[in-house]
Amino acid sequence: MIYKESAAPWWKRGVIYQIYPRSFQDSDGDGIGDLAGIESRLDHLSLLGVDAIWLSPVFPSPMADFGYDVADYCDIEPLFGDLEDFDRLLAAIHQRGMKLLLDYVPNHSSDRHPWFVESRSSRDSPKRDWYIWRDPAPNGGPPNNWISDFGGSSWEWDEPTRQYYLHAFLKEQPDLNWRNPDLRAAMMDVLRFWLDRGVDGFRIDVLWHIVKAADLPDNPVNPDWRKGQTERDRLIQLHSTDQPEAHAISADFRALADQYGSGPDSQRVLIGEIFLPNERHAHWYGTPERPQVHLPFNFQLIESRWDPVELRRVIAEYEASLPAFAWPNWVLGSHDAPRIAARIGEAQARVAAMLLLTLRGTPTIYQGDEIGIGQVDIPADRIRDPQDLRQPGIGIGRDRARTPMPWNAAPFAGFSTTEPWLPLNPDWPSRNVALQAEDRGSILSLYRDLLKLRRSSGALTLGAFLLADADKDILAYERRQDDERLLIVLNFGTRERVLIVPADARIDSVLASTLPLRDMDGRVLPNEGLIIRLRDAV
Ligand code: TEU
Repeated sequence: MIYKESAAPWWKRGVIYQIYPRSFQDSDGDGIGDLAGIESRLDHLSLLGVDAIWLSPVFPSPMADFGYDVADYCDIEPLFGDLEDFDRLLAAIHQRGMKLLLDYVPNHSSDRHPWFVESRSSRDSPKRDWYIWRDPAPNGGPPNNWISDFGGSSWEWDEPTRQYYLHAFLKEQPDLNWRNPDLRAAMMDVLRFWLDRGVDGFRIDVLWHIVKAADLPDNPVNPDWRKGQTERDRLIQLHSTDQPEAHAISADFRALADQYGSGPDSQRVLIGEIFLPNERHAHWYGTPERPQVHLPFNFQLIESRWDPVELRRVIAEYEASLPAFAWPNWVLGSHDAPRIAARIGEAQARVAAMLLLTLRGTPTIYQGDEIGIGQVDIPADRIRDPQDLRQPGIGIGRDRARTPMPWNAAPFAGFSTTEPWLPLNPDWPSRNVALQAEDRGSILSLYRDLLKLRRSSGALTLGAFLLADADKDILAYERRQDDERLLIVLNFGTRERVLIVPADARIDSVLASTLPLRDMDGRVLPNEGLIIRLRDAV
């Protein structure tokens, strides 16, 4: 179906905000966030101006991987509340005109999921084949050389039934067997369960992992692996990820989602978590006849060097790799990656915010980045991330991006009435939502202003994207729709530069700056990003 641009679907126009539920707001004083806490903080998201919330997993879980080990796909973890709390939260989000996306974790369940308990109970169990069980190799060792993403073999020996089971992540996260039709049907029912309840879509965890090559061959050795890299990177995940059969399943997910809404405001959206080079990444859009996910997450702002020439190349190559019908997207932070402000400092984190919110495509904001949370050093005795605990000392800890939201100057930053499960950012007394909301110069005010501008501008939400030149300090591009023409100029450097306006245009007005807004004087200040309205030169 072709929509007029004004009727583009919400997920193209909108901005997504990721909530990490353990760390957003605690309502019952156990130091861990929960659903009622999220509901009590929805004002923050309305005032920020986001369109959709994606919740990291809130399902019953032993929390070996903090919710990415699901023990029941169709219920709510008691730490977070119950289904009634969920329905109330969903209604409150909808009442504010926002959408809610859940995190669907199809590659693996928890080892406490009743399906796995049954599967491991005997080789003859009707659910044996819902997971991936194999005999040992002839030498008695694991069936192949695959390495878990969290280090060590991907295989765990089960003495009672004398076979190994596969786990791409922790041994507490056995991989589901998507080649089994009953498992597949059961997992499709999970999607129906939440769609029937009214959720607006899903972020799909490690979608490119869900099917493995049928005969499970060894993965090739990565010749470029160096000490200090993760164990996972010793091998190239050729046979354990990105299999053709997974694309067919992804198309089935989409066909189901499409049954639930076709209008621009009722479409249910699917976002795939996929780490792959552009060309393979683009396949996850599917084709116009048989589409797959709406948005395969694009993590290149997280993975690229913070350098304008490099980013220009990354943006151009990503745009060029997209199929004609595909809609781009950009992600700046997540619960898995180091904080953007820790990486590049607050002055550049402001420039990054302007980049994220002015590129072509749907942006995803990670909770806490809107107040510029930076480096949080986690003392050794408070590290909780299993990936960090299993491979210490190589700087891959994820706790530093998962620290609680600091809301105000109350004890524990208003997050909880007790010591939170992870430490707060040490500067919380001066870096919190309440203080920044009052401060016109704060990064929070910048985020609010940029989101408001984006919402009011056809060029920024849906317009064409034209890259201008980049040099060692400056990245510049235009967004255009009809006669609206915006120039975005981002100074990555600490030198003042002369503003260069395209030869066929003149400056109409300055709409935003990452620094205090001033009249245009032909300069781009150090660390400044600008959005400028252009007029065609006559
Ligand atoms: O992450 C998948 C993934 O690719 C991670 O292994 C990522 O590379 C790593 O965390 C970066 O440090 C997803 C979830 O986002 C993550 O939180 C889960 O732990 C993982 O899947 C398993 O479900």
